[in-house]
Amino acid sequence: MTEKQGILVMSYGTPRSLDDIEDYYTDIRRGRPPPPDLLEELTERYKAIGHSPLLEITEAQARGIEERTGISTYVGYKHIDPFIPDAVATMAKDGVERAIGLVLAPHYSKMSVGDYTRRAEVGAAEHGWTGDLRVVKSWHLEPGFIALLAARVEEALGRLKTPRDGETVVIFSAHSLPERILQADDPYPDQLRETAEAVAARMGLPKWCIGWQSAGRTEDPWIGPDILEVLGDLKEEGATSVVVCPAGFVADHLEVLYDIDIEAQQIARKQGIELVRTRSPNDDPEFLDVLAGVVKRALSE
Ligand code: FEC
Repeated sequence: MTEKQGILVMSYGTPRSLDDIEDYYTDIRRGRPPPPDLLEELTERYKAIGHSPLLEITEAQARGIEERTGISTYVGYKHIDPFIPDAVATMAKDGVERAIGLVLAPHYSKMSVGDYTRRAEVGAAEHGWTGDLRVVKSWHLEPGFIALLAARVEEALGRLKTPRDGETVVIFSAHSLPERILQADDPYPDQLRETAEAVAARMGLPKWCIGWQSAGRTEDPWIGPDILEVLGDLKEEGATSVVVCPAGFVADHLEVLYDIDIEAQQIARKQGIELVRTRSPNDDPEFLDVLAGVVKRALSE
């Protein structure tokens, strides 16, 4: 008899309504409720974008993987219900014996993919699931992903109104993390650079750089340069247009729709720089093919 397989699809999660923001933020802060000013500021950001479509997109991505692999997917979120351990409990109930874990983020950090993995392992221990779980560590150089990003950058360059004179800079961005991860040789910054280099090489991009975005509001230093500072530096260097490619994210959500489309856009306008963002991969069929390919290869290893 063949073993029963499953795919544990892990993603960040978003509050389902404005009323859920406090619980969500408390979970992100590891159980410490946010002070009122931070809660209000976050609520204003959600109001500004109207709605974060992250949940619908994650579910569509999981469905797309399931359709392409013929294997049941189990969605578990980091910060909302169903949490990752809940998804593991469902796999246990369904009799899954072997599962591939896929985090919907391309780059590995101990604080991102490593933390998703730990949560899955805690879930397995809590629910007595003894199946085999292999979490894909990173897929930031997956050829189909690089091709997709290159096509999105090309398309975004085509949307610029400023004449293309070879001066447009492409900024590849990802979520910043506290600088302390660097002390433990975390591969996260190198992996973002590798993704950017691969896209730039494929397209023969003359000008590109890295910008870190969405750093947390904490005392400790976060990896930089922040994308907002990068925009200021580029202005001084004479740039008139930029394309932002948020390569660390695979869906439209707060960090893209607010931090890039509203916050970074405002700063760029003030500097007199035209900013165009690449379209997110979301549930586009070519991206679902990439994700399904990553899972199939992991199953065959
Ligand atoms: O649309 C939405 O509602 C959800 C958007 C969302 C995504 C996301 C992805 C990542 N985060 C990562 C790291 C951190 C660290 C902290 C942190 C805090 C927040 C807060 C909100 C938030 N994150 Fe997030 N993140 C999203 C939303 N994130 C809201 C709290 C307020 C704020 O700081 O803005 C700091 C707390 C901590 O120490 O844990 C660190 C990373 C990713 C990309 C990988 C992934 O998707 O998992 C890394 C989407």
